[in-house]
Amino acid sequence: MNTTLSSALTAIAACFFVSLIASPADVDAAERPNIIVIMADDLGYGDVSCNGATALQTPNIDKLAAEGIRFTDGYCSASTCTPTRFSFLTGEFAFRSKGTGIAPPNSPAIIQPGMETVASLLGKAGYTTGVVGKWHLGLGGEGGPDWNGELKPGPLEIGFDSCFLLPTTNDRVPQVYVENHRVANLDPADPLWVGRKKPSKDHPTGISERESLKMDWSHGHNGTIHNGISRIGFYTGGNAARFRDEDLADKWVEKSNEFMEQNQDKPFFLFFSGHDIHVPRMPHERFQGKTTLGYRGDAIIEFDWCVGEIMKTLDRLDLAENTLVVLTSDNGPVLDDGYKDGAIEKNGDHRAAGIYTGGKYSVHEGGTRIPFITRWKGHVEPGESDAVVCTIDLAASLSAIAGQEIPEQACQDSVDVSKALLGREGGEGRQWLVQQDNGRRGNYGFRKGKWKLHRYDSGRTQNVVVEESLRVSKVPEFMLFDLEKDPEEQHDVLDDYPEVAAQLKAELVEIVQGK
Ligand code: NG6
Ligand code: CA
Repeated sequence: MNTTLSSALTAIAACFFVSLIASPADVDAAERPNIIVIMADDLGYGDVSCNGATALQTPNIDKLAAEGIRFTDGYCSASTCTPTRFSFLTGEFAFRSKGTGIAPPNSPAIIQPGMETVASLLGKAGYTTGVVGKWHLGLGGEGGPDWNGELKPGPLEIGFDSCFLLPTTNDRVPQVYVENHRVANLDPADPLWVGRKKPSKDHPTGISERESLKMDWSHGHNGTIHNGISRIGFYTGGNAARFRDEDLADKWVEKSNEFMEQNQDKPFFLFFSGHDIHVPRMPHERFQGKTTLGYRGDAIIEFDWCVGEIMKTLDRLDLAENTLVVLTSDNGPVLDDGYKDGAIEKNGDHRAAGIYTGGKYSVHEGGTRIPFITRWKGHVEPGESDAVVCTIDLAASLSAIAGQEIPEQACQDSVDVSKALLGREGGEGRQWLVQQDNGRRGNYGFRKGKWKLHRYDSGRTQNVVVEESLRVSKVPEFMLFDLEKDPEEQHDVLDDYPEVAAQLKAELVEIVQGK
């Protein structure tokens, strides 16, 4: 073996053993900030102008980046929603637990009461905790959600003091809000029914009434029609509780503002989990047509507006210097995710994942490398960082910032990267990163320094070329890329570096099967 290679391998091995050692940022008890985590849905690395987008402008996100730290190597842990959100909240890789793939409409609660979460830990540290927006982590006991009764367990049983939710996704039924334990504005005389099969022969669907739809579907999404758009799954009733897609963003801002106002005098943690830019993309009328990219671009503008509104509220309440804001996304971008909204046709030269290949559903960099920004005015020196940080690390890192110890068995995969998040000296970030696509038997990316191993255990859709329709790309079981020379992951060098590949394979197996 040549010396450069052997020292590279020694460095890899050394990193492996120190990787979970904490590097807590010392934050004075008197200075402990409020914390807001803003998680976009399906927003790609290149979808924001501070990461190079030119087809549209995201002034509010850019301002946040200019006043804080813009991470070039910030990741979510999976390239789909449910596993990223599971890992963000619990600090554990989703592939360790069953039932953590994309949740169906009637999914029971996926995080069991008793499991420590970011919210329960910050609660212990004296924070009032709330979540507003998309949940998609299931509600209710084994039988699934009791839509007309008490929806528990849910966020309130795993550490949140309050919640105002889109219970599943905006493309999955039902289109109603959940406030704490109940569907908001539900008229008991018009009960809500949610199911996987058509409730009656004449129930109108995206197939039977396709001509009437205001936005046609391209794959899936042909169940019950609501607001002129057919969805995944079927439901009836609950008419007074139903929302209009166009109003969701306003609602998330309204409820977040209420939460911040009510808790302005005590430490708070807000998880702002807007639905943008997930399909069906149906932004408010005032944002429609604002970009040349169609509704996908307009939804990005709507999301940027939400960020601006939250920042305005912090300024109005004089909390900006008192609040750490973290902006992320739950997975990389996708253009056609099931509706004909013109995302591909109107995309032009826009690169939703920036220079990276792959997007949502893929373990290429574009699937999980996402916009990642931290801002704490007056406490965090503005700048840029190439430290590897991941949403899974927020559990340990935010707990450290809040001065909260983590019980021994909890948040086992969460690395305390608080120093990196706050731009403090020695803030190195993670030494290695596992990127998963969806469920337990999925595909994996494993990044360590400049090396990136791909392991394909599943033949599912991979979305390697974001600008085209989803498809399954034929790939070998393993590939190896040198991200320094080839950040686009175009040239598989597995055969050139068999020792590196063997080492990374062994480590990945240990991480995925270990514990
Ligand atoms: C897929 C849906 C997709 C989206 C995704 C979940 C079809 C054909 N595709 O199954 O549209 O809903 O699930 O997205 O139904 S996520 O961001 O919440 O993970
Ligand atoms: Ca998502």
